[in-house]
Amino acid sequence: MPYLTPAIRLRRTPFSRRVEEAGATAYTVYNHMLLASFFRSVEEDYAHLKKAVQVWDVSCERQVEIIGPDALRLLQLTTPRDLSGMADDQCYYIPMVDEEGHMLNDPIAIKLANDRYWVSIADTDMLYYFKGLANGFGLNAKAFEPDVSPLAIQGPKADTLIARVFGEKIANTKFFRYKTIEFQGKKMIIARSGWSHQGGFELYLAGSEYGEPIWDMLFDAGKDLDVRAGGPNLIERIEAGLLSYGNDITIDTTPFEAGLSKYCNLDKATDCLGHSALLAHQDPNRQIRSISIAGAPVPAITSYWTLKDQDGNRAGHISSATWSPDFETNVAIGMVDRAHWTPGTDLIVETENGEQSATVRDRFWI
Ligand code: THG
Repeated sequence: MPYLTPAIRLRRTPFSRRVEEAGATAYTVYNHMLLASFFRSVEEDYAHLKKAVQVWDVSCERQVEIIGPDALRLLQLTTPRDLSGMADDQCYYIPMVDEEGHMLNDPIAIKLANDRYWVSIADTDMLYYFKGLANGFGLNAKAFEPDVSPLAIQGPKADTLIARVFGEKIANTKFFRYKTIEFQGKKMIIARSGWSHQGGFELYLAGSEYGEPIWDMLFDAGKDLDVRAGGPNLIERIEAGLLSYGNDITIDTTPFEAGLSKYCNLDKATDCLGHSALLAHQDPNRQIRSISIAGAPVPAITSYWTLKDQDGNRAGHISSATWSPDFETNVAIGMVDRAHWTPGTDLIVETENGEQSATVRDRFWI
């Protein structure tokens, strides 16, 4: 494999030195920042994630801070999810759309105060969009990128590790809620969330200088739990049906095509700029589906694989796929046309290695 050329433009994180020392093998780039994708191998990291606990440097999930009297108005312009009932300690997964009802991002919004939110973004430059909206609408709100870097603690033993380091009270945080801790006099928040289905937390590191001390504290406390460095795992996230913006969803996708209708409160007149466009998108002609692909392990996917029916008619495409050691089949995420999306439908997928049989499923694996 060729190297990834270092540069300032390709941002390092507060944990990058520790990630390197832990033996990161491969990186990807996300929000112009390094993200380690695996350490030992994707398969070995996957098996370990499902039975132990991992610490993930997900600093690349950058925060856009929105602050000011119009902060909520600014945020609500971008999403059909009704934010008015958000509790003071709550996180919301929100589809973010443009005026055409097309997906711009699928972040987590975190309410810090009535006039202060973080938007924990997927891989698109939402800061510029928020600045544009705030200025264009003359809103009394500012958007900027704070020095905040999420560190995920994921896996079945995440609760044990968090309880040891931060106490039972923090470990008892409910799903998509957060609590505040103090580390060396600095307040930080820890939410029960994370991009895996193994359970766990995300600590929003406030202040890069605290990165290595916090990392070391977690690794010291978790030795007997076999704590390891990890990262969002391709196999586990497909088994769980966690969508990846840029892969499974793009600006050509509506939230309804993405299967995110439960996060669209169209019955409520929110100020979402895409509201009326979304009303017309509610009955999509294609939608994301769980797909299994029979046969040999598929190659890495770097452009959509076409799905066809038995007569050779186009039926959609695959956007994510990999071999699952636990389910002993290829697991995949696809965008399937209405005529073919019924669970149990047998299709054909064209990979770089030739044609393989695919079947539409009614749910993801885990
Ligand atoms: N954590 C934080 N920021 C993030 C991500 C994260 N930013 C980028 C990316 N991930 C955003 N995308 C997602 C996608 C799915 C989820 C979270 C962020 C997720 N979904 C739950 C599920 O599908 O089961 C449902 C959440 C809900 O019901 O509200 O967790 O991971 N900080």
